[in-house]
Amino acid sequence: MTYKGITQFAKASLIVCTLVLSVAASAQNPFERGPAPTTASLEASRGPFATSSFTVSRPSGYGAGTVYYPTNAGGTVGAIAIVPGYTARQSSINWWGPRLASHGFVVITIDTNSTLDQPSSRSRQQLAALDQVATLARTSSSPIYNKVDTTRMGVMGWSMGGGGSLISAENRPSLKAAAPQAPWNSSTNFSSVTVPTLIFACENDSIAATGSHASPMYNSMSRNPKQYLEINGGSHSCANSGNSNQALIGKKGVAWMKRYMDNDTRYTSFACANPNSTRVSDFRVARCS
Ligand code: 856
Repeated sequence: MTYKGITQFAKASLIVCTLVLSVAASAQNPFERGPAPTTASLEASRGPFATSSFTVSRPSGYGAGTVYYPTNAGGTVGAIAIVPGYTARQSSINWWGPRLASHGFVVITIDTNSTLDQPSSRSRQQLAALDQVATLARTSSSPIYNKVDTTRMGVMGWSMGGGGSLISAENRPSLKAAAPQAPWNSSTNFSSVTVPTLIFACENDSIAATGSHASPMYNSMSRNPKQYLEINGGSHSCANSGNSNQALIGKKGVAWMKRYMDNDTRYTSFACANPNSTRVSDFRVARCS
């Protein structure tokens, strides 16, 4: 072979190797959906996918449900059930529905049987909602027929719904991720939780004071990837619909779910890094990578 022939062969080999490696890299994660994230794409109120929603006609084991889903994500996606707090309804947490769905998740927001239900009951209703999403995903007349990977599910919730989400993570370790907001529960010991958990806390919460709820709950966990993100000056509803922190909270919540429900490492830095924002009064993280 001539010198030119050798260099051309080397170049061709390099191109083939690069192709093989990039194909191998994309085939490596079958759960990946959508383009690589940027700060702007995660802080926007919507992700890359179009969404639709429907009301669950016969809620089984909980009060009411709304399912939000991506219409053009392709294949199946993970599912997340989101529960409101004491005396509250879906309207307090439903901003997450289209937000998460537009990044490639099926989301069910629920009303509980009674608005006065306690965290343990909220947890049972949350898991019942996930089970019904799995049933709907196997029902040919459902809009989410064949759209859910029922092995990848997650939980979110506010206040007593956040406490309920931690109870769900404790009782159903097959869950892939949890993200309670301003969690409230009579026990703060969640030491058995192995599910990756992001706790959103509100600095000036007078209902679920961080010092007797979110902070000791976070500190009790020692086995899971975990994060504590406290909103500077925030009230009990600091992570709810209509507040000024949604760009930051939405970015972190979506990134946490992408990283741990989809195993999508394109989101690792967004999920794990300290946002170094004046909006954040306390940030803690462990085993996040
Ligand atoms: C909106 C949780 C003793 O506990 C309480 O007073 C209390 C009050 C409210 C909540 C909650 O879930 O707030 C969400 O009502 C605990």
